[in-house]
Amino acid sequence: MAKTVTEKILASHLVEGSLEKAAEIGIRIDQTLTQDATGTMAYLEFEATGIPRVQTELSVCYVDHNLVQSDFRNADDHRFLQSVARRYGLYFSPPGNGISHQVHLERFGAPGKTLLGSDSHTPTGGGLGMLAIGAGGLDVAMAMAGKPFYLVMPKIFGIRLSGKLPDWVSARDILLELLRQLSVKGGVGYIMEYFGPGVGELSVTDRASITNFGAELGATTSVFPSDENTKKFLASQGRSDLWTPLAADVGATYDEVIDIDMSGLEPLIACPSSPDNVVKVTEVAGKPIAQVLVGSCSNSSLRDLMVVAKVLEKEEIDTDVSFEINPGSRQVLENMTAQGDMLTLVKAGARVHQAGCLGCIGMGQAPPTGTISLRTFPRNFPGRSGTVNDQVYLCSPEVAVASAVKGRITDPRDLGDYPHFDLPEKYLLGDQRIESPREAGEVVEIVRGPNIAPFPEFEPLADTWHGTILLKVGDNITTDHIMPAGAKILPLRSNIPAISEYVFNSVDLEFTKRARDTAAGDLGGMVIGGENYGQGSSREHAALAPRFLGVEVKLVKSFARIHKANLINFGIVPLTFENPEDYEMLKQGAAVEIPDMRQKIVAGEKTLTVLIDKKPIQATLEVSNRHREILLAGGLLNWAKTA
Ligand code: MIC
Ligand code: SF4
Repeated sequence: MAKTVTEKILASHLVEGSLEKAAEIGIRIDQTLTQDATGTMAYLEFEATGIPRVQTELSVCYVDHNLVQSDFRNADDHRFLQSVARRYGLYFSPPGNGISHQVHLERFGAPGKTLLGSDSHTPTGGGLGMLAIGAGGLDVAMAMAGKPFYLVMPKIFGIRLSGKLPDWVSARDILLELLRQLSVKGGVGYIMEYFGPGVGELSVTDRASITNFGAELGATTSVFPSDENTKKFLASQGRSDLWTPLAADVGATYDEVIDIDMSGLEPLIACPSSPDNVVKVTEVAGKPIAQVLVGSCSNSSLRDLMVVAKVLEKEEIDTDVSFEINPGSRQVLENMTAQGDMLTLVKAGARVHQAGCLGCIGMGQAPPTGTISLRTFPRNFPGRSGTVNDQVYLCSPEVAVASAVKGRITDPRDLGDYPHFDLPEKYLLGDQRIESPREAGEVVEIVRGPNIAPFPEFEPLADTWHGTILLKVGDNITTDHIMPAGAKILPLRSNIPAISEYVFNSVDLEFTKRARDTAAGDLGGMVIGGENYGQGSSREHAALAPRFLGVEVKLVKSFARIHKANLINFGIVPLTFENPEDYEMLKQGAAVEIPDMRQKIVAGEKTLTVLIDKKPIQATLEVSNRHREILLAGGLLNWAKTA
């Protein structure tokens, strides 16, 4: 039977189940990546498995998020991660070396491989023709321990690309167009697979921008074929030997298909405060701006920074704009410097930072009050920038630089001729700081600072569950709402008791106290939510910290994939409304009982009766048998000890 690229990679990695829609499958993971903000917890979890060395073909430990060292905590975590990498046989990419996804694309990714990363933008690797999936830290720890990664067999969404991008329109506009059409939940349950004559018009870094930003569709991942452009990219990185061709067979079928004629696209922009709030740049042109940031794992490749530099060879930055560059990797910095483009940026007045995530996760670079900030980042969720009531717009590097020059949102086509340029045939590799895995058997002591708290223990599931509705929230709640990030909270990622103080802080400052009081009264906590609950980041802290506060059940209209998996991993029961209208009548503070919950989960029942102030409603538990066992045990680590 004719197969898609997705089906080919899944078939060659399948270790459990069969490739039938909606069935749970287990796949072999060839490579893993972690970043520091999720990695500290992932390695504590890996340690708990007792496995002496990673079992993958290749695993990389990156430090890219928590770069601001305002006290000992982030610095301690960096040292912990370096020692963990040395002890367990991983590559280590230190602070300043770049964003995990960009560095992985340049130095490690390979067509046809599977990659599991503890970050939701891991699909960046799909630009190279690999199946790259984001997951919670515990799932990545299990993959490092050599266990399969389990997922529900997704449907495949084919995106047929045709035509050629016009001048001043770039890869980001393709995904903004898809977000405009499909919304932040349009990709839930799908892998997005790109095909068609337009694919050959896109370089690997353009493709990676698309598969990266595709995380915002809620998709499991996104993937491109591996072709001559892939070969060229790998050759430019000195890694030609890893190239293999990979394409969908003639006659392969997709569950859905969308056609995008790239020739018909124009510059687009996502308005505050959701990546799918997309309009044409011309519709918001003229609004004054205070800050422009070019960077993030979406758009900080050499091409993205070069286009900015080429524009600035002839133009100056408006004096009212703070124009900042966050290079994706040391490699990008090195090549920009060698080519002389860095000089252009510096002379033009750009604030050039070290390679890393920085303002994308609120690690500095907060915009001024009441002003517009334009960013080439993937997310503009409310308050993520660090400024309350922020107005963050997401756009391409072309729109960003044109706007920085004019001091207001600007259609880059107004700048006139497009500055065409070529990418190098051979990049300077910029990987001198990446540490290779140590030999097996070498004794390495793990350096643990006082910031690293032991992993909390959780009880198995109760027979009949008694609790209270602690909070009711609406649609599209992000993990940034549940477990905020930013320079103040991120250093607590390796300390669950400390970080749990901030759960739901941006929604309700009283949440933590209410949860603690409820738990002290021997009652469990329940959270009620709308559609696409838990979209965005893969941070398992958004499950782990609420669980630490006593949240044991969530009842929502629908879940985002990674968050649902994280809830199960930490023993929180993920229920959905059988009748979504029931959502309306639920109120914070109501008493909840789920009679014989344990028994019903053991019996494999899909429908549970939930008594809200003694009134019954029906809830659905859509999970595999393996998940049921994990929930009964009180989480994956408890389960793994008994399995
Ligand atoms: C993000 O972009 O939201 C993050 C920060 O990279 C997260 C991971 C995290 O919260 O540590 C993600 O995308 O998964
Ligand atoms: Fe880092 Fe931003 Fe990418 Fe997340 S989205 S990995 S914070 S650059």
